Amino acid sequence: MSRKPIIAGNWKMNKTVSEAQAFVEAVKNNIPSKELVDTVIAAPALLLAPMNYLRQGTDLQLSAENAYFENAGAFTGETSPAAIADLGIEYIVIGHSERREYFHETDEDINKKAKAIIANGVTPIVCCGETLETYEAGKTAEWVEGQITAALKDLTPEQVSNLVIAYEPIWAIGTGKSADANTADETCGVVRATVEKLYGKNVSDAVRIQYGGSVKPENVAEYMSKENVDGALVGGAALEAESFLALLDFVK
Ligand code: G2H
Repeated sequence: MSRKPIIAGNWKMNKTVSEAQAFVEAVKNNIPSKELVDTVIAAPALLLAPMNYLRQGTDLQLSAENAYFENAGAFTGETSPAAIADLGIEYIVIGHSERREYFHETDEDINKKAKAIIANGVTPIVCCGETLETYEAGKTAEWVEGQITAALKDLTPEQVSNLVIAYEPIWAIGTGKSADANTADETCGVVRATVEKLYGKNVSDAVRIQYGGSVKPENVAEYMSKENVDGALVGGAALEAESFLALLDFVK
């Protein structure tokens, strides 16, 4: 089964509005066609509206980095998935390890967010990944299986088919220490096998799985050559336009 690649930059809490606008201007007409690859920037919520305005009519897609699981109400400081959807933003990243660690997000929160995002017609990019301690204890597979099972609870097969899942070993995030391509493929394979166990082969063949953790222009092609890796979620190397565009060279 051939799945369309998806390369997503994750800016984290970086860039001002004017820096984001300059970035969009620099890349928007230089990315490959979305028939070949989904090219996405996940940006802080405040930057999305001006970026969205500038990217109209191009193949650049956008993602929020988080959203709340309610559409409206007394939740000071949160971002509504309905507001993100209304803007026309295509994706929302949920469950990034930094959200889990610094903002105490649980598997249950992530499941609620997945449901709210899907209900608004937006695609969640659901993150999972293990700590160095879990990796060294040889417990990666069971950890990742547990996170995915909890995140997808009560979703329908059709909803899961359209999801993006990002496997990001925490020990490889921003450390320059990437999991090698075979290790990434193996654990992305665990994610796919978990989806197959829960939803069957048609769904696991359709779901797209990204690897994330110190991906850069020099190593992206090797990850993308692996059977279970359908894309990359890229932090540091997606911050500069030139480096972001170089991440897409494997498509040519
Ligand atoms: C992992 C990744 C982006 P980096 O968090 O999601 O960041 O590529 O800087 O390791």
